[in-house]
Amino acid sequence: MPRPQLFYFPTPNGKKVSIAIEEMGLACDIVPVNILQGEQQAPDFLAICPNGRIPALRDWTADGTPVDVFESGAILQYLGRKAAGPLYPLEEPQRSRVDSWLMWQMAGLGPMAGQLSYFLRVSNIPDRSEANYAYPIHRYRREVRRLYGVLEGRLAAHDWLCDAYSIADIACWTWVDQYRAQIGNFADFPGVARWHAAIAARPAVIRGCNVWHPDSDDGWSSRGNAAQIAAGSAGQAT
Ligand SMILES: N[C@@H](CCC(=O)N[C@@H](CS)C(=O)NCC(=O)O)C(=O)O
Repeated sequence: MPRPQLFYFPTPNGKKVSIAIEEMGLACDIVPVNILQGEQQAPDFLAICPNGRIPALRDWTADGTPVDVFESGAILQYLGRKAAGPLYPLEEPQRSRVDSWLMWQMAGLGPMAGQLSYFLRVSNIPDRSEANYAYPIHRYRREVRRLYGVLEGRLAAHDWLCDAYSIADIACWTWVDQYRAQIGNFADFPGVARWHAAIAARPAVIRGCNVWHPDSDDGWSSRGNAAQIAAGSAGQAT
């Protein structure tokens, strides 16, 4: 049986899956999809992920039937079921607690932080006025801070979001790992700070964040993906 393939670019949504794979000890091949060069719109990739966004996973059942999964939350649940291990508990109510925090990340923290990241990058484009983006930056930063407060409400008195370290922690962590750009520092969120540091130190997390990097980031990390946004080739390239 072929090994599973992860269609990947090193963004928060991509890294949450590569981290989970490392944590679960699953064998997997990384298939780079360079979203800065439009590869997420290639027909072969769209056949697996009609939404044209990384990550996506191709796996096979025991009888060789392809299993294509897109949306990072669905991929984490699929891998969690496959590993049948502690990162995605088998029993209720533990599993539903993980699902709740995972959906909270997918519907709230990820999209809001993604929009904040987008407007921060757009405001860095040299020929555009930063003032034009003051309101969306204010709006999304305020919402992201509110969501950090929700995390803090749980993490102030608990080690993990649910009963034990889980795919929900991994999903939220890759977004919180961008806290410097989002909120500056953790001064108001000591529980989140402790949780973030504990996860950052895990060997599987370090490996998962480094499964593949593009040869050139086309200026993405050094000055924001301004050129791609200006050219209309990157939407949510957070
Ligand atoms: N809800 C989706 C979001 C996926 C997403 O937005 N991926 C971004 C990278 S983090 C992407 O592929 N962007 C390419 C583009 O905007 O064209 C998920 O969680 O998988």
